[in-house]
Amino acid sequence: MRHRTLSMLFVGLVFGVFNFAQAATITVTTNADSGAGSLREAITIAEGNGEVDEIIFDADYTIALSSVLPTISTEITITGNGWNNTIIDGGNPAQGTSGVRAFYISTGNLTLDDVMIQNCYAWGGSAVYNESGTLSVISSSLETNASNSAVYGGAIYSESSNPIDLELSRFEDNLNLQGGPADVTAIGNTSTPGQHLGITDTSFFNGSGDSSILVHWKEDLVVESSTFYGASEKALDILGCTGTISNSTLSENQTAIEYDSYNVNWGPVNITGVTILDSDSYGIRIFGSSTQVALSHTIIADSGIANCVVSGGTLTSVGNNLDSANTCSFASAGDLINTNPLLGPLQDNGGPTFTHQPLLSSPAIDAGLADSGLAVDQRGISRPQDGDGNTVALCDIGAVESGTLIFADGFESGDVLGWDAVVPSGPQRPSALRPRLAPAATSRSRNLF
Ligand SMILES: [Ca+2]
Ligand SMILES: [Ca+2]
Ligand SMILES: [Ca+2]
Repeated sequence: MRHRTLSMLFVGLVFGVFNFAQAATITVTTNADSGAGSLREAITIAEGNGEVDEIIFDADYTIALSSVLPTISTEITITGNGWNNTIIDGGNPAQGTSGVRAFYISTGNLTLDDVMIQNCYAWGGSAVYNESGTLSVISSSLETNASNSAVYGGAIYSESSNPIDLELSRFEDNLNLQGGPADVTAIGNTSTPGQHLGITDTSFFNGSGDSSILVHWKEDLVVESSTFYGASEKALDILGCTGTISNSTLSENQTAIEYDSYNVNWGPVNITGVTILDSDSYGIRIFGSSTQVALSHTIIADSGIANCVVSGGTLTSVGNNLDSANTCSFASAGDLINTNPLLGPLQDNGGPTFTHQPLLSSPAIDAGLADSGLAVDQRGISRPQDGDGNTVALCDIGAVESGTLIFADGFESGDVLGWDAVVPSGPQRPSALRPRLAPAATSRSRNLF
């Protein structure tokens, strides 16, 4: 339970008996931008008390910022009351060039939990700029933020290999006015091993810019159980890193995944149990002489130009992949080519993110191995399940594992999602999908002069 009492810090200061062995809880008691009880004051107190702090809110507030909040250089968790209830607003709802950045991390560790950060503006990192600390975003939404740099964009910008973890969160309608990254830019370096960008149970909707996510010289990209929809250009733009992408859905992006190794052998980016559907241009496009991508149990279907393009490097099928055409050179055991995956629409099929559920007659059902290396699907449903009613449980290809088919005559749909007992109790779910911005209406045409 969260404590909503007077802050321990306040009591400690008044009575001079503050126990520095304990973490402090500081309560925001007003929506005012500054002054007593404000979030701004709470951060100032937290920065100066030598404690690990949690900042909480005694009620639901929308806080309109007039300037960036105090720089974070210590360890602070800001725990709101849910992204619809604790809103930090940067003052730029029209996504022009007014408004402010919300957070700047110098060397500290910031956790944002159950908050909304919206309408912020900066050249890069409009919601959060991480110079040399760590950032965790949990159960939070970053919406309608605008950045204004072709290189250092993103609602979140992190430089110098600083670790970022995004979990159970939502990025929606963020925009880069200069056509750079819209949602997250993570720039690493080769001398800081082990740092990473982790993305789990998180949704990215309608990122407008050169990419939704740009990860550049990061050693460790981990994407799992996440959904990317409606990126005006690339959903995932990977420039020189290793990584894994699993149990995730990339739907109706201009291009789903682009990877350029810059001719450096980083080892493979492993893609397992992923559904890539309806890309306007390309599903997966790779460049660079040493680029390696290894695919397993993955659907790539219905791209406007080509499902796969290899302009350098190697795209390797480990097996049990599905190509709706035949541009991915899938020829390993269990691969399906020129095969329609027969998927339902992108929607809430249980779990914290939207997915494409295979239709009853989908060839993706039970077309994988008994052990794909994934114990659950994107929603948290266990793998494998016997989806075709032949008593043999095999993994499905793609991000969703269809439920056990009990009646092979089709009386029962094979879809266990209506059974409450097997639907994970997820956090707040993404809002209904909004109409996607047409490419012509993206950042390229929205620069302000
Ligand atoms: Ca502190
Ligand atoms: Ca199955
Ligand atoms: Ca079966």
